[in-house]
Amino acid sequence: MEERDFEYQGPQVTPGSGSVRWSAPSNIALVKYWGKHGVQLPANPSLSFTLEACATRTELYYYPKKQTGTQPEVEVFLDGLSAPGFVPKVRQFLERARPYMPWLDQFGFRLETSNSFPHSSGIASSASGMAALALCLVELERRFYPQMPEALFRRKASFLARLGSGSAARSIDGGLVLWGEHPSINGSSDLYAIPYPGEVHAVFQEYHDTILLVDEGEKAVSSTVGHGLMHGHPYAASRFAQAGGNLERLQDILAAGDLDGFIEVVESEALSLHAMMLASTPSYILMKPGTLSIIEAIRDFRARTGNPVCFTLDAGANVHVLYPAASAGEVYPFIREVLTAYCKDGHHICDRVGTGARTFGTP
Ligand code: 2P0
Repeated sequence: MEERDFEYQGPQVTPGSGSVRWSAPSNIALVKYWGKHGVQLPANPSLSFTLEACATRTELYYYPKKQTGTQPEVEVFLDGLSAPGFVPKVRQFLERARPYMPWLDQFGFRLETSNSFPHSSGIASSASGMAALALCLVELERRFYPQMPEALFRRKASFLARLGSGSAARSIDGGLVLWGEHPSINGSSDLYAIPYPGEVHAVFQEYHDTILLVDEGEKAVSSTVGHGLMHGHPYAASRFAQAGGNLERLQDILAAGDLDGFIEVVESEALSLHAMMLASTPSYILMKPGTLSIIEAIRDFRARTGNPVCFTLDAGANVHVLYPAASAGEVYPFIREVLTAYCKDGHHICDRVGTGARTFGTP
């Protein structure tokens, strides 16, 4: 699909009032998105596991706009409390969505949102938050245009989510999700994410992700600054090529259920992401001593026991511990007894690969 396929195709809209609800999950990248151009067009393709427990629930109340003009009319409430700090980001998102949803100009909005994970946990809420909001908007659009094909519904939600935050494009569908064009994968696109279309061995369909909260503070590098560091970065070209190569390698690994190959690629991606920040100007060290201790302990446990457990990292100090569901009986006690000692107050979140965004009932 091309950009113009996301323009509004339905009849003229008469504004009314009501609400729509969607819950969208967080996701963890296996092949990392780090570097972009335009409005969240990725410098390389990325592949992620959709999570299940970490999610954002949003109820979007809409009403006929009270003010005139094109400025979006928005209020945001987080966990029932007014959160004016989020308004500029939501407003910018609505402005970016407007060319594809011209009816937005006729409405005012109140967003009531909550995260299943603690706000201060350092887990990115922009992916799940922007995905939930994008889904609410496409759901509202479906009320005006009920004939919208289901495939367009999901693609448009991913396309819009991307305009809010790149990684949010990957928080609509479940399982393994691919965002960004890759010559060997039909249907891949920089504009939106798709369910990974390749063969996936059963072992990767039930994977666990235990998230170790090493540092629960604000991120030291915002994603905007982080992606910006790749402009003029001495290793940018080779990093983008490496990501494409790793995605290519992962295709065979995922089909074969090759756990050793998976571990090698996933850990290399995590460390390469941090290597970019270590080697940028200015430079950033986002790992904490606890992050490195956890990485060493995971590698030591893997060597001693043969359990196929590995780590990945986001742009922060927290560690995502990945392992097949079948290994949980041995791996989780190790996490609880050894690794959580490096977490603040032992905090961790037990998550797993999930099925994607969904609507929900009474909040
Ligand atoms: C990812 N991250 O692939 C990478 C790996 C963090 C580390 O995408 O500027 O919040 O909103 O497009 O998506 C975090 O950046 O950045 C991110 P924007 P985003 O998940």
